[in-house]
Amino acid sequence: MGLKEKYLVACLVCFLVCSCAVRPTSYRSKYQGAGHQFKKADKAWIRINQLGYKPASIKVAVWVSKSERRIRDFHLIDAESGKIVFTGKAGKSYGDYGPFTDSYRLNFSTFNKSGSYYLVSGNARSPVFRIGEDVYKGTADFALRYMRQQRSGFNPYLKDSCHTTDGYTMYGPMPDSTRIDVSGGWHDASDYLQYATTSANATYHLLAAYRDFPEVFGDKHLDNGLEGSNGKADVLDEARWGLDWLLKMHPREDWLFNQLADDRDHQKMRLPTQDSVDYGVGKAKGRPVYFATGEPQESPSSGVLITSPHRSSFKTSYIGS
Ligand SMILES: [Ca+2]
Repeated sequence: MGLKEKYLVACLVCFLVCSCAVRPTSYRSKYQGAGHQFKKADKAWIRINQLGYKPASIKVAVWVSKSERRIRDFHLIDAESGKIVFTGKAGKSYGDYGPFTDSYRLNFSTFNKSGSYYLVSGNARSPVFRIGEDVYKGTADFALRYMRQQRSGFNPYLKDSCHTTDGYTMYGPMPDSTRIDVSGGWHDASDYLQYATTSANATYHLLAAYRDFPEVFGDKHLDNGLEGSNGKADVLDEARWGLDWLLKMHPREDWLFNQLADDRDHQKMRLPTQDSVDYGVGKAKGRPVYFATGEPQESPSSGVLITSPHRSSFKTSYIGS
């Protein structure tokens, strides 16, 4: 799989996480003898906590189906031996949910032995998951992988630069199309638009997480997101990436830009390093950055408006500078 495919697949994981569907395979022969009927037309899934479950914690998975078929019980299977180690009642139906016609909660909390397992019910099989005391170990830093992947300006996942020509101003106190440096930050919502509001929220949570749980974060990445140690927790490297961009979007006490790029972004799938959308100034020559005027915008964008910017909050929270 090439780098492009890896990148796109990684982005799609955001939408697919916790909804993996695996067709019955190795356990199939074991269950045919137990009276289970498999129908190719059935569309059912078992959603689990993909991080796993601690032995003494509540353990619930969710069975959902797009068919009308119901289930009565479920089985917990040891992933190594293929043997059933626990059988539970599916209990009452929770009915339709989202796109699904039926749903059940599969509670296997009373099973507390560490190991690797998967769940089976009807025609659905869950991904393999772990039960263990350390299932949450490393989770905090794992989440940062996605943030690094979303970086604009320099993208450490692709080890290449992108959107370095951002941007030209719209609706600001300066003439439209004035060039200012707002390259950086994170791409937003699986497209390449960027917002001060959502970025500020993400940055706040990174800083708050480090403030409250500094001991859970490691140092395996540099300021630019590439692998290496720089003596600073990676969560602070990521927060700094967000803060640097927020300050660019807030260049003066009374100036605040909120949105970078607009819905013209929504074209075919492409790597950010190969983004050639023409926003009216030439392909890949820069993207519009919208000033927060407090007035409705009339561009193709859908930005959120902010009317009372206060830069002081950024100054006091700039950790690691
Ligand atoms: Ca670091």
